[in-house]
Amino acid sequence: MARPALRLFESALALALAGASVAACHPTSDGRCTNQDHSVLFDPAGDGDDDGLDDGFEDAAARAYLPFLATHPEDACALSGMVFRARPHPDDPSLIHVVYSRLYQLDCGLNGHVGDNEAFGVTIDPRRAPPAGLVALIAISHEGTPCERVTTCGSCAGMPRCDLIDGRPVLYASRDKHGSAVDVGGGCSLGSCFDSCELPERAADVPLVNVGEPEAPLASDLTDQGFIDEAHGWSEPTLFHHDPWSDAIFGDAGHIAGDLADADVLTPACTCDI
Ligand SMILES: [Ca+2]
Ligand SMILES: [Ca+2]
Ligand SMILES: [Ca+2]
Repeated sequence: MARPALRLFESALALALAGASVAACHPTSDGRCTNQDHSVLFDPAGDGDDDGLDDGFEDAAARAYLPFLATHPEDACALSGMVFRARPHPDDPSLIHVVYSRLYQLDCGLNGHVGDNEAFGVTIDPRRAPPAGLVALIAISHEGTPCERVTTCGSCAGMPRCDLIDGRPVLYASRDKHGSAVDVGGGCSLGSCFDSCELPERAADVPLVNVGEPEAPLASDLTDQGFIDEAHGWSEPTLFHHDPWSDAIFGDAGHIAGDLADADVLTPACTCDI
């Protein structure tokens, strides 16, 4: 049975998704920023990672406000899933900050390798219905290399607008290399180390796992508690039973715990203008 906090959130979500109007809803002229009257009860028993949010609410928010995941239609190694860390935004606890790290079995571009971790961060305003409550995004491609590009977008004051599909901000992944970008011109082009991004017909649908917080993990084995297994099509044995919070490198790629604690993907504590 769903916990009370989750039930409330889900009913608010259902209303929003159905396009129904709710009390205290003030749509802006462009319909992109609406305020929704839904409060969330906190159930301490549901907070396994000790960050002050019910874990069921974290999970529902990370899914409901997920950007449109634009995997290149011709990507040759798109097998992937995502881990995420959701918590109250460190600069404003009424907002939620989520870091997602998309994990691929392979990077099959130039200088390809087994394992691939590509992170991006978002700010969510849970008082606003999805997708409008996804108010800021930041993506970093090829982090720590000369090819690194940081792109950002959102509906907060002063931010460049995101590309939108049905109101959802778009997060691109470059072909075969999976570099993340929210601005194709600025972060995914020939000039960005021959990256190529393109909109697919549908958003990628990938498994998502809440791995909790560094001091209180919710997952320590992405095979037993995640998606890195044969049932999900994975076959690279060196990636099985990976602990996302360990110091171990994911295949020959990078450090997942480093993504989840990366200050560079901390989006600002802001929201769209009503
Ligand atoms: Ca929690
Ligand atoms: Ca959390
Ligand atoms: Ca990559």
